[in-house]
Amino acid sequence: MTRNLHVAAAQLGPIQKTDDRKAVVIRLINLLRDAHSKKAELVVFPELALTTFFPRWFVDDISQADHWYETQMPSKVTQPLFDEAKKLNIGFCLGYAELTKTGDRFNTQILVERNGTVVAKYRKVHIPGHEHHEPDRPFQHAERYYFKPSDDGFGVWKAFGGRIGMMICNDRRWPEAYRVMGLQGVEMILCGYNTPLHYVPDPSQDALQGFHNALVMQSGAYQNGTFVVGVAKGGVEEGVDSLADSCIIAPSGEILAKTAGNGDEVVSAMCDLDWCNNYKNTLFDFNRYRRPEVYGRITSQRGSILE
Ligand code: CDT
Repeated sequence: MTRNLHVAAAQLGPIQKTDDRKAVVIRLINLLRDAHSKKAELVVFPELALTTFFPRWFVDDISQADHWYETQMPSKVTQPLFDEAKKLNIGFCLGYAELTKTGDRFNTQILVERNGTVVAKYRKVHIPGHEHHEPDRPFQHAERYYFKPSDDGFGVWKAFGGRIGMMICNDRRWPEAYRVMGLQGVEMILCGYNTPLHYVPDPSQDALQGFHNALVMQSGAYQNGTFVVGVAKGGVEEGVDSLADSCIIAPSGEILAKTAGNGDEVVSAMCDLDWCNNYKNTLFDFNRYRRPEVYGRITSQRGSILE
């Protein structure tokens, strides 16, 4: 059997602090059109795709950062993206900063069906970086100041003829994220990211950013029999260089498509969702081979316990 879903990774180059949302939405629409010309049915955009990666600056009063967040989706400025997608009959996944009516701030990603309806919302679970201003750093990574970690966990939604899950950036480094979705039969995981090439706490990891990016997503795909679509905002944004390397990964763990540069770029791949069953029904037949009775520490404990 085949169940084909043609997916596109729509990588963004940098968005500078002064670039307004309107100009960014035009770039997103151009990428959407490019994906449509390649015959894609679903386009995945990066994390925080409407603005610069603002957690690299600290503000003493968080309300000074309100303008980076969306209070509704679609909004007046993002409506043209929704309209164009509906017109072209193409779905999309979009990351943005969300400020709720109750004042909570989340790092959010939505999945929009081809008819323009929002079918799913995911809020980032694993929030990296730091809570407080660290003046000695060359740039901040204050996501833990700007975003509340979501307690909603990792859902899987029936959409686009398959079972679709979402994660955001740092989530991709945590095997539990993939497995929780694997246990719901996920067939394609959509993940936007912003990954600075310079990792301030341990610069020895800088040269390995591309390797680690591929390593975590390829192993997550293979170990759970699922496609993974990882999409970057790459290039030099406000002086900070970020990893590009957006890619579409098969349930075999093989990379099917990968961007060549670090600017706005679309790559796509036809994904037969039934390929997932080759892995889900054999080596990774969870029901037959998993041993949850010996995995208790995974949910009962947070850090390592040294005896
Ligand atoms: N955006 C995001 O989650 N970036 C992190 C960088 C971690 S360094 C503080 C990532 O895992 O790529």
